[in-house]
Amino acid sequence: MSAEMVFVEHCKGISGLDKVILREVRGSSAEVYLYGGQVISWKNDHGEELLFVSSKAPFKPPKAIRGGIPICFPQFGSHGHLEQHGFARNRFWSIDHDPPPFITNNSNKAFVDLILKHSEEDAKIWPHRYEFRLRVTLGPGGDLMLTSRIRNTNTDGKSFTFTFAYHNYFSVSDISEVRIEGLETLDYLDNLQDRQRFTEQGDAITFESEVDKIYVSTPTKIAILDHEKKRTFVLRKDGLPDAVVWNPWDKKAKLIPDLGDEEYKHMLCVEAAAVEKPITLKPGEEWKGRQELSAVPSSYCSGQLDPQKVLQGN
Ligand code: TA6
Repeated sequence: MSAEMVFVEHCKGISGLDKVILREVRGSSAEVYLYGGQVISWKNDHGEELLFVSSKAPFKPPKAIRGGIPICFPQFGSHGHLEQHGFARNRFWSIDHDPPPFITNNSNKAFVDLILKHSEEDAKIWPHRYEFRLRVTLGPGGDLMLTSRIRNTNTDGKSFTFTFAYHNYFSVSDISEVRIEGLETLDYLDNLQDRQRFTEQGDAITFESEVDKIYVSTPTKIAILDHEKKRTFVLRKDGLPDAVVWNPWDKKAKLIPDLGDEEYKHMLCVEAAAVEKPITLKPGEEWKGRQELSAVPSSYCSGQLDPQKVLQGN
C-alpha cells in the first residue's frame, strides 16, 4: 500500500455534480453522488463495473439518475400520495461531518457519511421533520455497505410512516443467463397485477419476460448468479424484510426515455426493501436499514452453478 493512498476523494462528476470516490487498497472503488445520495459506480479490484447505469441517464436534476443505487424514501413505488419512489433520490444531500457513532467495524477507511433533512419545500408534500443519515462504505475486500438511519425529529408529537428501498441496479452480461437464488417458494406482490399476492414456485428465478415483484419476508441473503460472467452477487440485508425484483424487458424499456431500448438485457434490479409493512417512527425514534453487496467469482459444475454453496458461504 502506498503511503499516499487516498481512500476518500471529493470531486466533481458528470454535469458538474458533486461526487465522492471511495477507493480500497486492492483496487476496488465506488462513487457516490450527493445528488440523490446515490451510489453510481462500484468496481471490483480488476476495475470491472458491477452496477448498471443507463447510457441515456442525463444526470440533470430534478430527474433521478437511472442506475446505480437510488434511494427510495419516504415512499417506495407509486402507492401513496408522493411522486413515484419518494423524493430522496432527487434531492441534494450534504456531507454529514459529525454523524452520531456507529457500532460497526471502524477499521474501514473508505466511507462517506451523507445527510438529508426536511426542507420547507418538502414539508408541503410530506409534513414531517426528519434526519436521514446514509453511510456508504467500501470494505477492504471490495464489499459495498450502505447503512441508513432515519430519525423522526418532529416537534409536534406526530409519528410518521414510510416505505423504503435500496433500488440496486446490477450490471449483468445477459438477463437470459441470470438466475436468483433465495426467493423460491416465497410470497410476492405482483406490481404488474395491481400488487396481488402470489406464491413463487420452487425453482430459482430466471427471466424471459417483464418482471416487477415485491417478495415479502425474505431471507437476509439473496444470490444473483450471472452464468456468462461467472460472477455471483450476494446481497445481505438487515432491517429490510422485502426484496423487489425488476426488469422492464423489451416493450417497457422502449417506454422509458432514459433507458436504451436494448439496455434491459444488461441490468437487473434486486432491491432490499421495506414495502409490505410500512415503518412508523414516533418522535425521537430511529430506524436502521442496512445492505451489504459483494461480488464473487462463481464456477460451473456440470454446466450448472451450485447455488447452495453460494447461499451457504459467507
Ligand atoms: O422497483 C421496481 C419499480 O418500482 C418498477 O415498478 C419500475 O417501474 C421501477 O421501479 C423504476 O421506477 P422509476 O420511477 O425509476 O422509473
